[in-house]
Parts: sequence; C-alpha cells; structure tokens
Amino acid sequence: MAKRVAELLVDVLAEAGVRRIYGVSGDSLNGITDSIRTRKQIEWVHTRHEEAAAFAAGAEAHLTGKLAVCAGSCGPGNLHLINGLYDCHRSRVPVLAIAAQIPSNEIGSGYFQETHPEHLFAQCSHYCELVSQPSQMPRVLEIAMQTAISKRGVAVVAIPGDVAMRDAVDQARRLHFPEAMPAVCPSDDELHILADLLNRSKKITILGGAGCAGAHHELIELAGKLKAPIVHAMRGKEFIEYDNPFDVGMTGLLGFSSGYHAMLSCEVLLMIGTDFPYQQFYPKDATIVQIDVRGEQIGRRSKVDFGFVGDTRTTLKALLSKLKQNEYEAHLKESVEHYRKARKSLEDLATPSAGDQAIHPQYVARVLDQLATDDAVFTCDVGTPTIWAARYLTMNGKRRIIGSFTHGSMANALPQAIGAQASHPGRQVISMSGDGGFAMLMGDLLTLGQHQLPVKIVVFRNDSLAFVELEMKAAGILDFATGLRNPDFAKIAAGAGLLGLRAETSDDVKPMIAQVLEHAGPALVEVPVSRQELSMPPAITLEQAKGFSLFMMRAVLSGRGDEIIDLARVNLLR
Ligand SMILES: Cc1cc2nc3c(=O)[nH]c(=O)nc-3n(C[C@H](O)[C@H](O)[C@H](O)COP(=O)(O)OP(=O)(O)OC[C@H]3O[C@@H](n4cnc5c(N)ncnc54)[C@H](O)[C@@H]3O)c2cc1C
Ligand SMILES: Cc1ncc(C[n+]2csc(CCOP(=O)(O)OP(=O)(O)O)c2C)c(N)n1
Ligand SMILES: [Mg+2]
Repeated sequence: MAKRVAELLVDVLAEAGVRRIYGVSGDSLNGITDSIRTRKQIEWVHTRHEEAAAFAAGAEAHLTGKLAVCAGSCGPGNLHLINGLYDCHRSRVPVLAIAAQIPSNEIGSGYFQETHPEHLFAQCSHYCELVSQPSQMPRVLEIAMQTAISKRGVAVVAIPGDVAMRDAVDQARRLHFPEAMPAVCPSDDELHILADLLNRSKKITILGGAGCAGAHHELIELAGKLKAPIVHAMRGKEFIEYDNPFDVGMTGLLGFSSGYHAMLSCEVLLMIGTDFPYQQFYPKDATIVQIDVRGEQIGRRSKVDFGFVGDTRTTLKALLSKLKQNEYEAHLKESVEHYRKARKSLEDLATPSAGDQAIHPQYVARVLDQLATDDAVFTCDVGTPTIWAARYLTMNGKRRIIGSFTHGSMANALPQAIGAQASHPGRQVISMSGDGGFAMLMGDLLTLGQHQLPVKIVVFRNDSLAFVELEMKAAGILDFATGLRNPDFAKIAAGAGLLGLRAETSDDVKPMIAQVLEHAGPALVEVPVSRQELSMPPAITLEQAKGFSLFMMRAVLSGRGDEIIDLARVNLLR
C-alpha cells in the first residue's frame, strides 16, 4: 500500500534523526499527528501555545546543533509560532517548522482560517514553500531541512491538510550524506597580513562571541601569544568565560566595566565570531580586525580595517604558528586587575539581606549558581534575569545558557527550558524567569506536568517590568505601565501539579532553591526580589539628565552607580 504524504514526511524526519516535534494539533495537521502516533521514533510534545513550541525547538537545536522541529495547524495555529521562530532564526539555530495549511482547493477564497504562510514566514526563515501536490515530496521537505542546517536558521514547509492525506508518489530520498563540516580559512596571503599586523602591535584586545564555540583551546593559546585580554559578547559567555586566565568579562550596558575599558583602551581590537550589536561600545581610534565565517557579517557593527572570512578554529590554528610572542604585558595585567575589582564589587552585591528586607536578585542568582549541577542548562528571560545570568552564572564548558539574546523576546525562558529538558532528560534544566515573562506564556507550565519534564523554575518576582523601568529611568521618563499585580505563583504551580514554594526572606533562599533542585519532578520557587536593584547615579542633576540616555548607552551599569558616575563625569561634563 502506498504511503500517505504525511507518513512520508514523518519517516524522512525520523531517518534524519529528528526525535520529537513540538506543537499543538489541529485538523489540518491531523494526517501528520496520526502518522506520528503510529511511529515509535518520533514523540509529539504537546505544548499549550505554539510560540512555546517554537522556542522549545530552538532550545533543542541550540543544545544539540541538530535540526529540531515544531508544527502548527492552519491559520492561527501556525501564526502563533511566529515570534518563537523569529528567535530561532535570529539565533541561527536549525529549526524546521511545519505550517499546516487550509484545504488546497480553498486557497485564495478567503476561507475559514486562511492565511498565507509563504508570506508570513518569509522574514523569519531562509526557506518557506508550499507543498501543493504529493509529487513535491519529499524533495521540498529535504531542501527545507538542508537549508535550515546549512544556513543555520528556520525553514518552513507549508502543507495543506488534504495534500498530507493523499498518497505519496515519489518516495526516494535525496539526502544520503552526513552533515557537511567545511573548514573555512582565510588565504595564506591574508593570514600573513593578519599575523604581521598582530606581531607589530602591543595593546591587543580580543572580543569573542558565539562563533568561538569549539575553539576554546585555540582562543586561549592565541590570547597567550598576544598577551590580550578577552572580552566576550553575551552569546559567547558559555564558550569563552571558563578556564580562561585572560577573561575580563562581558561588555555592553549589562557588562563589566573591565570589558568596556579593555575594548576602549586597546590599539587593535580583534573581533572573533561575534556580532556584538551595540555600536557605542566599540573603540573609535583602534585598528579593528574581524574574523567571521560569514563575510556578510563583517563591518556590520563598527568600522573594520581588516576583515577575514574563516571559521574560528581553522583560522586560529592556521594563524598561531605565524605569531610571535608579544612581550608587552601591561595592557593584559591592567585589564585582568580591573576585572578582578569589578567582579569583587559585583560579588559584594550578591549577599543576603538582613531580616525581612527585600531580597537581592543577585543573591538568588549566586545561590542558584552555587547549587546547580556541573552540567546544568540555564535559560533566562529577557529582562533583569538576563543581567543576573550574565553576571552571576559560572560557566565550565559543560553548563549551557540559552536566552532570547538576539531577538530579545520576553517569555522565552520557560518554553526554552521545555525544549532543553525534553531533549536532555538526564540534565538539570533551570528557568530563570521574570514575573512578567513567566506570566506571558504561563499556560506552558502545564506542559511540564503533561510530559513529566522536571524543569526547575525560579521566578524573580519584583512585581514589575523592572527592566523597562530601568530603561525609563535611563531616558529620564517616570515609571508608568510597569507595575504587575501578581498572583501567588507557588500556588499556581502547585495547582498544576508542581512542587511550588515561595521564599519570604533571604534565609529561605538557599534551602528552598536546594529543595527545588533536588526535587525529582518539576518545581517552582518564587522569590520576591527588590524592584530597583541597579541604582542610578545619585548625583545626576536635571541639567545632566538631559544627556542621560545618550550617556547610558555608553556606560556600564555597575550595580552601584559609582562606575556610572565616573563615566558620567567624563561624558557629560566635557
Ligand atoms: C535585555 C538584553 C540585554 C543585553 N545586553 C547585552 C550586553 O550588555 N552585552 C552583550 O554582550 N550582549 C547583550 N545582549 C545580547 C546581545 O543582544 C547579542 O545577542 C549578543 O551580544 C551577541 O553575542 P555574540 O556576538 O556572541 O553572538 P551572535 O550575535 O550570535 O554572533 C555570532 C557571530 O559569530 C559568527 N560565527 C558563527 N559561527 C562561527 C564560526 N564557526 N567561526 C567564525 N564565526 C562564526 C556568526 O556569523 C556571527 O556573526 C543583551 C540581550 C538582551 C536580551
Ligand atoms: C514580547 C515582548 N514584549 C515586550 C518587551 C519589552 N520588554 C523587555 S524586558 C521587559 C520586562 C520584563 O519583565 P519581567 O519578565 O518581569 O522581568 P524583570 O525585568 O522585571 O526582571 C519588557 C516588557 C519584550 N522584550 N518582548
Ligand atoms: Mg519583573
């Protein structure tokens, strides 16, 4: 008997190693979910919102580097995927979305639930095509998969429910090869130019990012030869920060003053595998060199004097033998010392509060860092949880951090934790959730019970959209539209079948986080934390405040305000 198109689709995915599909069912998807039902290799992970399904698939792809899949039914069903898919696409993780479509003979009639996925998903995918007849399968599916994998990002296959139910006509596969892993390297001439420049320079700073994954050894050797401090961009944290004597922290508004200064005080800035987006933080006078595997990334964020196309590991391996040992040590020493001080000052803020005073969120993050397992996966919501994750989580080469760092969408942490846990059942997965972000996709708390996913959730409850309040302050605007009247999250968690705890004082933080982490099933602890933890400079005058937002873009939130004052003097009183 001939296979149906839906069965062929599921078989091709299974053969390619796909083990689960995240989504919400619906009639146009029935052929596909029915085929999943009859096949053992692929699990249907039933989320409560398609956006959560897309975020979950993205987290799986981030952790495995392999294709992950989500699906939505026609019209509103797949429309709900969109924000999560934007996140996956912009984070360059390979995700295939199956967007079911209305009956093929109704397309163009304004039919019930009609949308045009080819248009809707165009901006958040490398490839988006409609399967309008069985003979297109499995070719369209295979092109979509290959595109998502090789271009790193999203591919969408839109398929009407009736086409999925028809007999497949061409069942031959095309992809009979393992994933291509090319070694991309600048030419010999280019390597000589680069080596020559570096050999002539004394004060070199490296800015590394996510593109340094898999090249830790080479990066450290490079920094040793160049005597260069290494600053990292947020997405590079998990790959760069650990076992790194050259580490001087992150730059950017949420970074460390040491990262900021190491970038501004160098003669040569060597950018490697990073797309750090904030132009204001790049040095104006230094010579800037950028290495990226994608040529189109070079020069996007700052003027670049030398651009090289290559993957980090191959390029550094080829470069290292051409480099002389830099004997100038002062730049590195000063930067590392600055980092030590900045680190110490941030550690001082991560302390328990006395009695029933508001709990510092830094302390919560610090305790979480101390108690989490060696190979924990952390997800952090956009908002202040991103700050606490950036500053207080210690990486070790095994731990991972996932956020919505490029797309910057709220409510990412819980659904990303779902994907991380579903794909890595043995690992501890911790969602650092904001109270705003958590409530936004709270329905997917139920997915933890439904699939018995033992995710641990820490809700940073500040009864506000605190990050936005911070932005308002920085812009000199009064807080408005940011207060949250919150429910008892611990009770909501308990109602959903989780262990639900609520800390009252700093004394509760450690034992409760420990209890949650040790609990066998899913668990949540809400911690009421102070609302405005990052103090602004106290001595800013009205006159100075006019330039405050401009200046803030150049400054680093040290957490105390003192660092900002220094920069404010420099920038505002000039
Ligand atoms: C609320 C909020 C605040 C934030 N504040 C900060 C902040 O203060 N500081 C900060 O750093 N970030 C911050 N971010 C994150 C920021 O928006 C960026 O996402 C992040 O800085 C980018 O990190 P990246 O350059 O490592 O990664 P990406 O943007 O992913 O760039 C990676 C680059 O590496 C290249 N690449 C990939 N693979 C390879 C390879 N094998 N070889 C060579 N090149 C390769 C890619 O082509 C790409 O150009 C914040 C995010 C949020 C949500
Ligand atoms: C979907 C979406 N809506 C709005 C925003 C703008 N925004 C950025 S951070 C933030 C506040 C997040 O609040 P919460 O989750 O409570 O974290 P907090 O900063 O309070 O710790 C908002 C509204 C966004 N990034 N994404
Ligand atoms: Mg909040």
